[in-house]
Amino acid sequence: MNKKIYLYFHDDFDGIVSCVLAFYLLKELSFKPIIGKPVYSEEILSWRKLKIKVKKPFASLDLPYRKDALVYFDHHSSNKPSKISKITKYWKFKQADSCAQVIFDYIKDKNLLGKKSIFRELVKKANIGDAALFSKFGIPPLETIKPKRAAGKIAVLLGNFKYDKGLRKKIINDLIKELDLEKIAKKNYIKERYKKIWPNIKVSLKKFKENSGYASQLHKKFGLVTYKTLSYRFMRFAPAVFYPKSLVWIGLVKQKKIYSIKISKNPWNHKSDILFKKGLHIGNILKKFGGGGHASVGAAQFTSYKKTKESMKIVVKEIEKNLLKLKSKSKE
Ligand SMILES: [Mn+2]
Repeated sequence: MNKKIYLYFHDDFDGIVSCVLAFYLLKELSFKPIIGKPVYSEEILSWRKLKIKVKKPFASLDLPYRKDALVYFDHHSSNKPSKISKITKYWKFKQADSCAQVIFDYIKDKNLLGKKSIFRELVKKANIGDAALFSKFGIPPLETIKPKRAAGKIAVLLGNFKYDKGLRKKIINDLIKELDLEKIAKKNYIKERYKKIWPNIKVSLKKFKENSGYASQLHKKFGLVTYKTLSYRFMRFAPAVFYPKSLVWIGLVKQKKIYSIKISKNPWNHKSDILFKKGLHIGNILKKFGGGGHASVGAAQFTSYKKTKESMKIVVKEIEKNLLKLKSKSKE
């Protein structure tokens, strides 16, 4: 009889696709894969510290490395393991657009599973979602909020039913059977849930519009949009829906009991790229506030609203200063 192995995966779309690919891979390696549990973003630290109980042996997918994992795949550059233990027999870490891509490459490298092309579409969708390659693939901003296509529908549903373990297991099991997102998006359990969140999406979009904008003529000139998301759902790409010409977004966001300042470039407007080439670094600006991130996207977290509001003012000033500097540089 084949040995059981439990799959633990990041709760997002990439985590789910990774689970599907790992299932096929481990079956090929003569295991009996069993879908374990999703690990939520807030649990990542506990996961890393081995504080989340797991059934063994297990596979760790799209999550930081644990030395007790038999199987391990990940792609987040900030999670790169310094050492791999002897317990971990099957693994690959690589900076890639998605963890699904890393598993797919492993399958290819080891020349396992004949019909690899059956995974190609799923992996592509995981890459688009995880690395925000929407603009590159001609996907409009609204598709990330009010999706018409199957992959978008499933991704939005995962974001809205964040702690629904059953939904994740169902999607994974269906994908293992069909490998076809279109077919799964048409199933009743997806359609019914989608109907439930639909009114909330409409309200959130309306509220976002009311609580966002160019704060001054200077901001308009810079393409700097500020917004506040306190009592409704955070939609990462909503600024691109209402302000397609914007370059940089600064938001004050409340999720659960945590406040954060989120800054991002507009990935649909390539005029924003020049700012970062010239040296604008959002992650570095947010370091002063205990946050961080990449050049073009970052965040800082706070526990009090007052502190967040005060910091937001300073951050906006800081970004203004940076943008003014870059403007004067380009005139030289
Ligand atoms: Mn991922």
